[in-house]
Amino acid sequence: MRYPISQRAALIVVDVQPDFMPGGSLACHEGDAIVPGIRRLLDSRAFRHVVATQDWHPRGHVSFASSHPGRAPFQRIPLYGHAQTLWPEHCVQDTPGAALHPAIDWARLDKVVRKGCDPRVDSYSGFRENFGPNGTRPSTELADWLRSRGVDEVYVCGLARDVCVLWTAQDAAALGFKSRVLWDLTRPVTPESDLASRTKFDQMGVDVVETLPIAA
Ligand code: VGL
Ligand code: ZN
Repeated sequence: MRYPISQRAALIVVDVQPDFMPGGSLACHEGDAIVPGIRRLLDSRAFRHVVATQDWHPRGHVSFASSHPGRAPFQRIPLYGHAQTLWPEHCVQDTPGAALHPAIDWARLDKVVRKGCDPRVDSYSGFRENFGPNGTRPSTELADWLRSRGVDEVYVCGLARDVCVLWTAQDAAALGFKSRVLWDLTRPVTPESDLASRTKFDQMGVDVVETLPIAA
């Protein structure tokens, strides 16, 4: 990454929420390590456009293992013709674990995209829902919002590197944005599959880059 960042670039901060921090109900490995760097990046105003996604599930959400009797977290089940990983209950609407992380000054945001709000459908990407009863429904809201501001490049950071960051960066690339992931400002929920996600970023045309320290 290089400064100054293009005015046509947006930073997308994915799911930096207490439930994904160590001690949270769906903790990412070293999830808290990215918080100071993201805070500095926002405070520096290096990006003209900043968007956050917020995982925001109703109670009893279909992605929770507890919604499927006899199932345990991290098992996979077929759902609407695709594999769905079952998760511990996390980011339940209006609970503290679902808030945007309190250590970051979110007043710097231009937009928050809440996702996973439909009780029947999961949503990993900030651009669309996962597969539901009617297939995948590209909610074009975020892409349109970005394009209407002249944005054609995105930098994605946040959690989890192997799930929501991956899907968001891949969709950005598929939708025609120049897509980059700020590797050092992401952490995985399942470190064992993390090497595979590196390959997936490459295959989907997502550049993997490191954040540069911000000049004082
Ligand atoms: C996420 C699993 C379930 C994420 C969200 O933010 O990566 N992972 N819900
Ligand atoms: Zn979720």
